[in-house]
Amino acid sequence: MTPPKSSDLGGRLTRSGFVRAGVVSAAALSAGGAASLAPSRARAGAPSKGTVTRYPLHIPPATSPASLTLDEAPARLDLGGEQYSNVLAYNGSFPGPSIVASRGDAATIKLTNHLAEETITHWHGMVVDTANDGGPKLAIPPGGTYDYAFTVDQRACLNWYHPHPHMLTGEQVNLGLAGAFIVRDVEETALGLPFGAHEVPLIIRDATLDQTGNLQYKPRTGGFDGQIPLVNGTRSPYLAVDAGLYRFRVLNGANARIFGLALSNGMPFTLIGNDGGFLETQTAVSRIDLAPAERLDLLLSFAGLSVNQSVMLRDLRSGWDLLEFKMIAPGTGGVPTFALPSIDKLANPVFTRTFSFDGMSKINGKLYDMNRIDFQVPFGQTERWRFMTNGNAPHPVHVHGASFQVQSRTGGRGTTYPWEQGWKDTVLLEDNETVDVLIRFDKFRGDYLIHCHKLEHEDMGMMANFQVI
Ligand SMILES: [Cu+2]
Repeated sequence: MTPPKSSDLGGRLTRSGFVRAGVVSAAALSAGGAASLAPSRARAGAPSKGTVTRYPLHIPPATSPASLTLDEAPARLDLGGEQYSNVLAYNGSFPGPSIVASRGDAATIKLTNHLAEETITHWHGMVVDTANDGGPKLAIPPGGTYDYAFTVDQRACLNWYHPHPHMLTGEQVNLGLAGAFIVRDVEETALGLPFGAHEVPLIIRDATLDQTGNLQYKPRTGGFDGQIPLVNGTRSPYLAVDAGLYRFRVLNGANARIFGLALSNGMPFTLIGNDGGFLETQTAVSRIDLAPAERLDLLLSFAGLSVNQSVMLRDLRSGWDLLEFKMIAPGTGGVPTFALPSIDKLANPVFTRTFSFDGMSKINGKLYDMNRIDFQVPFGQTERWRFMTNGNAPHPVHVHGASFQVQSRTGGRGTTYPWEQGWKDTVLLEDNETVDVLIRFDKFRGDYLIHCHKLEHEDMGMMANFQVI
């Protein structure tokens, strides 16, 4: 493997990066998923571009959060077809290792910064105290470390982790730093959902490669707009499937792009969960619009396809083919009905706060100031938070420290969607919309953040500190 040039990552590749690049092998990357199959050739979806060579979907390695060491460092990895790219990676993996924990587990994680700039890691969706939340105030310098110690104590769900340093989040996430954080619990176990090779994480994002094939971050004030899709860090991926039931754990890991997910044969997804875990009822939906940082828990059965028949996961917004499902072992089957757990409903808010996402960099007229607390929220109080905008949406609104329940959307699209039921931590706000949610902080007192999860807006200052008191 050719060592990367120091200029390949915007001049950021450090000496340690050269060393790490040398030890990252293609074999390490292709160890997961359907790696034993030769690349398939499949017809490209609309718009037709002839044939596309497809590569096995990479499945990141799984790890426990107990005594976990996470290194953020430059790496050189195969994105498919032995096309190597300089990326930033957690533990040399892009996406980072999937952290899998059960409710009640202790997470003890040492983060080490091998980047040439400050960083810190936030556990998106994990309800933890301020010292473990990974906000920008906790950023560590190059060579620094940060020790996290918290108890995983929330419903089964798909969360994720990514850097959160002030003004550098967009760049670091875009260059590869993100991974899944899966929480399990007894309610989930009782359902008997698909697992092992039939439970598949799908981290979907866009990317731009420079002329030498390296990830390139070109921010725009309207949000990063990549030229190709990547699923689990694989370009043009396919997944070999059989007739068994599949559970897909989907994350929109893009900086700014919204995906309009659908299947090429019109088959609906069976939606069973989102950001905060299971919904109360499973719903068949043929299209899902997923904003950055939102998650989905989907069931799919490919029974009925014959050998070598394919179904494509598509993005109806860009027209991209995201992932080909290719049948290798046909049979009969379907999607059974699961008795999903019930959800306690928040009700009777005693206070309403309004947040206007102004322009591309302000909330309620203010740019983010790391040292300013913008408001205080009484512990245990149920509140209505109203999200509005004066333009420049979409703004995917994300809150740290608690999940919320979406109540209504007026103006704009004028409705809420099945994937917005239950518990959420990120909700999409489009122009002319007002979105009301109910929220209650009843786990920890301390400092938390509300921000736009279009990472370019966040980095420009569309973020506020608040305090739970
Ligand atoms: Cu925004």
